[in-house]
Amino acid sequence: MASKLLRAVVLGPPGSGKGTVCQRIAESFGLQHLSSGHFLRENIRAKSEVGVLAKQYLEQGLLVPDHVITSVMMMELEKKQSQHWLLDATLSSIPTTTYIILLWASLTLIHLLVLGESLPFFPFQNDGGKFYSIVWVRISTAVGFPRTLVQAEALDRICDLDLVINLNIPFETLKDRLSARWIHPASGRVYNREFNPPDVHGIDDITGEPLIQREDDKPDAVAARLRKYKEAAKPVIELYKSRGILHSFSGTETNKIWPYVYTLVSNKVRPVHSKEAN
Ligand code: G5P
Ligand code: MG
Repeated sequence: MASKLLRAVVLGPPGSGKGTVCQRIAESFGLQHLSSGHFLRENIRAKSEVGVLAKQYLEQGLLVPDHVITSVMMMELEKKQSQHWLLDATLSSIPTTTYIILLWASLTLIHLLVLGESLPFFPFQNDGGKFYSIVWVRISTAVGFPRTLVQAEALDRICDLDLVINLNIPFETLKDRLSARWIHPASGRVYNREFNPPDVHGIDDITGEPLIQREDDKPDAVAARLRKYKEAAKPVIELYKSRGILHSFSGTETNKIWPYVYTLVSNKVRPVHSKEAN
């Protein structure tokens, strides 16, 4: 059986479109994404211990200390381990085994009808050049994590990354985008006055609840966030570049970058929706 664990990370400065691109990847490839910033904001809203600690850093546009964000992300990644299997097949449970036997029987029948020969082996084997692979794919797309070398090392301890998508967007573009951003705090849905406005100004399309502007989207906090990001991310980007898994995309429009990201991810995972759906 071919077994493939795909782990992807999206890096980029504040406002570069990590959330937007990840939302599209999630929709196109049928998975959810994990955003470090979103987890922190959830903790702040819940006034958890981590949230109280993180609040002061976020408001000033500073990075949250490595040990705090690392423990939050490790906890979240652990929780999602059982949920984010994108399963074509697995041998792990009785119902799934039944499913595989049925699949094998169907393949045998098709093979018999089309090629006039039966499948001598279980379908996961290489049958004289005809390869029936049941690919076991698992995807975690982490957004905004790792952001420092210490975080990258922590992530290394729990998984091997296959793909790092790095968004490279000019500073002026980032400033403009962030000042026009509105979010739905409960879901993390992101809107933009010009790029993707809600149907009704200030109201979330799905729930009808009010949208808010993030505290750290205020101009002073944005400048600090961009500065801090640059310093901290450089060694992380160098690390992934040296491993040959870094894919950088430059530009000022997400819609122009998106087709390249889509093609890159499609080379690893089968889409559930075409990119035109976005
Ligand atoms: P976050 O939440 O991870 P940032 O600062 O990294 O925050 P942010 O601001 O969420 O990133 P983004 O996700 O990269 O930006 O961008 P986005 O929301 O998709 O797009 C920005 C806006 O532009 C949106 O309104 C979108 O609709 C619009 N847009 C997208 N594409 C286009 C386009 O082509 N054209 C136009 N006109 N608009 C477009 O983290 C928050 C804080 O948490 C802490 C830090 O303090 C951080 O600042 N934190 C961490 N601290 C330490 N370590 C970590 N790993 C941390 N992770 C988070
Ligand atoms: Mg974001």
